Amino acid sequence: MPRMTMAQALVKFLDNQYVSFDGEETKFVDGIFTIFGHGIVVGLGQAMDACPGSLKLYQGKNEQGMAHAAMAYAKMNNRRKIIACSSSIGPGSANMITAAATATVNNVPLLLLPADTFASRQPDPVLQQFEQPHSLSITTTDAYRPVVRYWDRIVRPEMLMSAMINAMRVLTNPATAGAVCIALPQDVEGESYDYPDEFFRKRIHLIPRRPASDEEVDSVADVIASSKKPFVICGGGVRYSEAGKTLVDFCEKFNIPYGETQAGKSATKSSERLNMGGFGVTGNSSGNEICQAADCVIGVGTRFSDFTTSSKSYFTNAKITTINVSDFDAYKLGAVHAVGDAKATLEKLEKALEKLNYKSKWTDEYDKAKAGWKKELSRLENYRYDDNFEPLIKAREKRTIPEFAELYGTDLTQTSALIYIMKHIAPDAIAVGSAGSLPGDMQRIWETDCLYSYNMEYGYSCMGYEIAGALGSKMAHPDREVYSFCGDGSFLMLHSELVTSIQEGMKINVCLFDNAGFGCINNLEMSNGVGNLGTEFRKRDSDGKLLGNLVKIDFAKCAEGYGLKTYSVRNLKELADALEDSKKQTVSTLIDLKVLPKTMTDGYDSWWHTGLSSVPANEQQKKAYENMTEKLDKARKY
Ligand SMILES: Cc1ncc(C[n+]2csc(CCOP(=O)(O)OP(=O)(O)O)c2C)c(N)n1
Ligand SMILES: [Mg+2]
Repeated sequence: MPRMTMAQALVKFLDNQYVSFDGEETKFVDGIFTIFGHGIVVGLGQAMDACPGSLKLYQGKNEQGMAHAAMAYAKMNNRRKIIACSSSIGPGSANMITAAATATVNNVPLLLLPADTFASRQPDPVLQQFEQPHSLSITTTDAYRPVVRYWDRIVRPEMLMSAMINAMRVLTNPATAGAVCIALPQDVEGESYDYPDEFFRKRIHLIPRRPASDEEVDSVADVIASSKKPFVICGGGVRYSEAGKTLVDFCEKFNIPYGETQAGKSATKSSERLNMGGFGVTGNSSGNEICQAADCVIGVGTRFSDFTTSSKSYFTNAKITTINVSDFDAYKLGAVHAVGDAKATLEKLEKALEKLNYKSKWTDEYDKAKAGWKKELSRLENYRYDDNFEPLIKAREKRTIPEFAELYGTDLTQTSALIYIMKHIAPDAIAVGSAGSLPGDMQRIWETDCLYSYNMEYGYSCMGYEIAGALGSKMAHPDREVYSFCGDGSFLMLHSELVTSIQEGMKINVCLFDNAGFGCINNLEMSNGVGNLGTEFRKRDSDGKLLGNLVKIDFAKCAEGYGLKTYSVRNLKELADALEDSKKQTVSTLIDLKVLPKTMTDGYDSWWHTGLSSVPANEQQKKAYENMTEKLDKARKY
């Protein structure tokens, strides 16, 4: 019965957690990311200084950034390894709430250990304490409650034991994985207790492969058997279950084409004949053509976001079936569902459909659709700013493109640059992204045959994940090149972990697509008849509006100051040279690509419900509203 502080016990406990998946044992907690401050540095900090065991300490630069890095680390380790994140009280802890939500939305385990104010209340209010007059028991960490899958506050040292067992239960279960918050009051961290030895024994959390029940599988099989043209959705659950090969075998056996969600991309090879690639709001033409022709959907490991269902304008007449470890997701769209592990359940479903002698009625429609997309891809690859130039996105402020071209002396288009990078980086390189126009382009365009090499956070689509997520991906795979695909808006929002990448010797490559603004949001507003309002990076003009000249930014110089090797790129030749040189570097690199606004891809026969003004201010807004009403009329209602 060793006497130790609550913080010491926490460290020792974390150091003894393991998971086992398909018989392979992995040490679960690698270390702790932190930005020390009061509330944590002499409590948990003392424990990490005195007795860290094999836990490593990492220093973050922004709490949200470090927690996003930790989340990416967990994702790229297929949820079998984590880095816990701790912070000081008040603002430090509040800064991790965004990351908590990001992790929960994406079903990625993230253990957060924010410091909390004194349980004793003796010195209240301490610096950085949030006080609520109607209840002194409310602190900043209460704000985690809506965005985590488990929440606890350790107000007595012995509470740690049940709290941590529950934290592990939630973090290691595929159906509940997400953020967990264990708040650590700053006095209790230093209080001690005679923790039983048993609490510190090596714990191996088995990650089970539970197949759905026979009855559920049969009910799904019956629905599929009555369909002619089913379509499989390959979601993130396929990746986490490592069910890619099983899914491809299943699709081949019954001749069923499939499409990938952002989370499902790279769970199977892009080159699979039946893989239509991205579909939905950010889908390509072939994915969208085939999924709309389907009379039955088999959603495997998907949460059916609006980007997947095209705001429920797709699949209106299709029967919906699902396979999911989470009953919450399995029940979506009123589906006939099978709750279970993707791989184990697909294997059962395959047998059930074999018994029914099932074969779909698809012929070569998917080959034709794919051939059409290949043609379009070649157009996007050869898209140039020449005499025949037309912006891919029509809605725009007319002066912006020539002004931008002149400001930077650039003729680079976004699609040609993206395709160039995709074709010239190592086959096993990892691509990371999350927000802006790039995720749409990438879901349509990005192809890879290297499994799990695509890390797009498109559940919360949180600006700021791009660079932090690249760092976490690199920490998970130090032997591979990692590329962050980041807009100028996202870069400006959060790039602090660049410095951590230098500090840790973790080389990441940032491909910064500078188009002088929140490009995709500018597209959204202007396509719906709203003016050019607050989305381009323009100076305030003499009329008091944000419609002056574009702000000129040298991002290469900015990153150079941190110690990165940087490049400024204005045409494909400069991009080729920069990319080649960046591969030779051992430090992190940044390529500042000056890409012409409005040269990202547009939609391919999809619809996104965004909520428009029912009191339109002009003819274009009126038309947009009417179009929305029409689409809503036909869309699924739930
Ligand atoms: C934290 C956060 N704030 C706001 C948004 C809403 N949002 C989505 S994309 C975007 C603009 C992104 O601009 P940029 O990174 O330059 O990409 P671009 O669209 O220009 O390619 C904004 C503001 C978000 N997704 N995340
Ligand atoms: Mg931008």
